[in-house]
Amino acid sequence: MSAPGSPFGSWLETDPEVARLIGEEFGRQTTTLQLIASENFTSPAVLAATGSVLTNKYSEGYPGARYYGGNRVIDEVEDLARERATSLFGAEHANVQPHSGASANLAAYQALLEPGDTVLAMRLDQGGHLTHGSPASITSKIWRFVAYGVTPPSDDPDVPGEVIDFDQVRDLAKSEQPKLIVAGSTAYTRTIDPEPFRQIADEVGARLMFDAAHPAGLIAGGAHPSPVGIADVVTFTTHKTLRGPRAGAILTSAELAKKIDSAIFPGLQGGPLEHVIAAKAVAFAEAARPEFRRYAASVVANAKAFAAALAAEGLRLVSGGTDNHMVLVDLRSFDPDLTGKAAQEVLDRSGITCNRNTIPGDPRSPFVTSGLRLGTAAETTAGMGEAEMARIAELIGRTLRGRDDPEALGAVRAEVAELCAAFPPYPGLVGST
Ligand code: DSN
Repeated sequence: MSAPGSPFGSWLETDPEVARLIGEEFGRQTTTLQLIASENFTSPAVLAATGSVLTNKYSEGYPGARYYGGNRVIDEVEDLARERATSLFGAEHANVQPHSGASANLAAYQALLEPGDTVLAMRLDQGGHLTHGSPASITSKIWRFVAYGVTPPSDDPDVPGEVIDFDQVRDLAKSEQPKLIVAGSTAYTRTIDPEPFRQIADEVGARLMFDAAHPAGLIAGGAHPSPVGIADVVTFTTHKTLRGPRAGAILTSAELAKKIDSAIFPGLQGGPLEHVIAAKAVAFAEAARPEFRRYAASVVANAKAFAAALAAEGLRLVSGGTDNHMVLVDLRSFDPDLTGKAAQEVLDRSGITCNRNTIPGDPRSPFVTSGLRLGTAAETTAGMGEAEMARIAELIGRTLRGRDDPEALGAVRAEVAELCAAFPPYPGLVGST
């Protein structure tokens, strides 16, 4: 038995249970639509690096300054990843060791703040991340978070609604005197311009951190403005629009390099995951190629086409549309009784994978919600274009309308399988159909 989904799958013959599970997940990923905005399909080269013998090596420290012997090759791997990251983003310094975006954010706070300091970040129910001061996150226990939000919805086509309220950001910055302002979100569909944040940070003498977890690939691919050189620190994940392994990274100035490095190790983490760092190096090189620029532009064009088609199905879009890789749908316009949770569950039955999400002013809890977040990064990698996005929107409309009709759901499921078969994300991989 081989394990589809891994270039070294046949080696798992010794563990048929795990091989079976990897095979099942490979089947799920390739026969259903992957519309979770924070997911993507990495290249086989990224998978191979992640599954390599580099996982065996302990390398606490940094290149040239390790606490263990035998790191000659590992130093080259990590140096390569750092060089590729700084070159890709035009940054003075990169730390490629964060295990995740959450670790990257914690390290940035640790480098820039003292316990108890005030941080101004986006409201969690309007798109802020858990590490932007959620009461459930350690961040809110160490630092004092104050939240800004978005403007109210607008009926006037000339006045954009549900966009970052920079008047509020400035007012709060003046009244709360934060030591750090955080730009960035997990569920904001518009371009986040780093310039106004920088201006406000300068007005109050705050540092600026840009959490680019979601748009990192769009920034690398030239589809979104870069915060590098504007924000003091840029944190990001490598697995969303950037299409690398599941992990994080930090970009900063030469001035802050040592503080950031010390905050990651020994401040927060022990031994780095050098197999994942090698996979990040692969992804950074892939993102520097001209075809990645075309990919980033297609992700945005697909999201715009998707947004227009979803609106045609009667679904209201938060902020009226999108500039990036995701759309946020307000289900109340479609059916006031349809929750995000119920919609996510019925879409799962149709083979359409997405996640429920709070929307600005959501009257429901984060576990139930009134919204859905849908992204185009993964299926664009699989080769889908604007025509497929329009078709998926129609399948979503049919699923939501036919949610109590098993026959209607079965028909959608069959069409989803057909669509996925026409766009295999891993055509050359073991076990791929
Ligand atoms: N960043 C979250 C997401 O966007 O899905 C996960 O932490």
